[in-house]
Amino acid sequence: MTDRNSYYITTAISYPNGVPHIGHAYEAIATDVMARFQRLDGKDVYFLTGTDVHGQKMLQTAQKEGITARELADRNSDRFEAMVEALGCTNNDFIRTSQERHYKASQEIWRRMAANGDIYKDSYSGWYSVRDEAYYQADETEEREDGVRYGPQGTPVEWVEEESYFFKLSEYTDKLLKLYEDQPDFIGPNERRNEVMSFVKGGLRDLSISRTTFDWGVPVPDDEKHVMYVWVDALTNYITGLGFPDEDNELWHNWPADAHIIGKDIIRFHAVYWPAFLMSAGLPLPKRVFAHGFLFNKGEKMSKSVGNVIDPFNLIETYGLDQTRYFFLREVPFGKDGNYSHEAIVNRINADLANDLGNLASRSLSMIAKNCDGKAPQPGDLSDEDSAMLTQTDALLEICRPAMGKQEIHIALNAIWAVVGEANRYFAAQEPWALKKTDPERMGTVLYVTAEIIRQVAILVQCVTPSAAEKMLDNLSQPADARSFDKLGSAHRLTPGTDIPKPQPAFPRFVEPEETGA
Ligand code: ME8
Repeated sequence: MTDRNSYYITTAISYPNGVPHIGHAYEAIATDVMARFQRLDGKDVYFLTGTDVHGQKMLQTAQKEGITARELADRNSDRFEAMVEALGCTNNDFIRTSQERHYKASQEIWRRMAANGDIYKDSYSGWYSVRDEAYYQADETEEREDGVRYGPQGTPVEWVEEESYFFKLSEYTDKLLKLYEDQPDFIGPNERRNEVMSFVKGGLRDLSISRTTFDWGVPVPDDEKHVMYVWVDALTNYITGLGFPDEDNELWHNWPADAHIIGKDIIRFHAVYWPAFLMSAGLPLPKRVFAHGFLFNKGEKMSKSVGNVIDPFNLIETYGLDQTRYFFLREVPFGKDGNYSHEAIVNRINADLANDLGNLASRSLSMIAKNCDGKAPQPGDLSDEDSAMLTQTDALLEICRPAMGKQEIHIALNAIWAVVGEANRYFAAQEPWALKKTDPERMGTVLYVTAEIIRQVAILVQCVTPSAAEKMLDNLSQPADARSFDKLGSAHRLTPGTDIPKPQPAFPRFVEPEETGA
């Protein structure tokens, strides 16, 4: 039975045919922010990520490097696992599809689809893109001037002809269209939903789901000449991670997933093939598939040959972890394509984090430490400005919760930073430094209101900038049990008299290396 308080969220599992790049990091960070948000909001979260080791792409890369596909998978999966750790991800598990448990799960879902009469043997002839690990119809491909034929994502396709098992995808056209109608939130954002619906409305053909010309994959049950088409086993990872097929397993109650977070290039696999496989196997469907956009380096596609691939480890080292996490989620509306540049990230770090939030927190708390005996002051009567500021702050969760429920991370962050901006204007207008001499009680009220805003903002931003938020909450002497979302709002105001020592800086400015003289 589904535990209504559970929240299961996944990333795509990455191909470890190379080392991780910023696109992978982006997806992991965003998913982690959503996992942390739901946890802070009282949900029992399960967060899965990992690597997708099978298929021809892996095999070809390994052959080029003169190693086995398994060696390549092991070596690079270690890098992916290190990356999610370096990004501060709070994933509960890291799956690799080479694992024994995954072979068991993939073979079982295959058996169930076969038992439902949806699998038959025939022979396939058609176009295949190894880079996309995808089959394409002839009319989705085109031969360009270089004499090479390309698929719809701009990758080369090759002609494949071999014996193959097929999945009766054609029989799922109407069921899928009904799913998209009945569950309008199944696919997000809307432009992706429209894209998928028009693809399915065009009619679906049966899908080749096994290969015989190589053996790097999960063997097909009872026919070991075939290995499964990589996407059949890859998608199954989402249930392998919950112990499928052992439905008495302690993790299984997390199924169906609340959100599969993926990139826009793989929406078809997740919103068409995956629900069809699950319907066939008699398993519940995920509640939502959300496709984020692509990241570009100053407008250019990242590629090894252009030499502009960004290493996530370098990024963290250069800018800091919280800063990197914040930048991508604030800068790029989640669901849209986005750009990365040094100038843009430095601007976000210095303007939003160091100036707007960091400075406000350190100025106000330093004044409390210095002028109020290091204790949160007792507020006097609240002015209209004080009340308006607090009301706006108290309303944040009601904006952030629905936004994060729809993966609109940027809307939540915009709302939080709108309050931060407003709080800066409030602080400047109230001039507590001038009140120190003229009206110390009023100064105490202004500082109290500002500290209370910082408390609530810090609780909220724990999901994006966890280390800095922790420092801010430490600066406010908030115990561990006062840091979740049930402590937001007017019922849990900062207690007057709470220790507020000289604050530790939470958000340093980014200083260009030449400015330091280094
Ligand atoms: O697609 N910007 O793996 P993958 C943003 N193994 N996101 C990007 C990106 C970029 N420049 N490049 C890639 C696969 N991604 C399959 C998934 S899931 C059952 C199997 C995203 O390593 C991409 O959209 O090519 C995908 O969601 C993830 O990174 C892994 O991509």
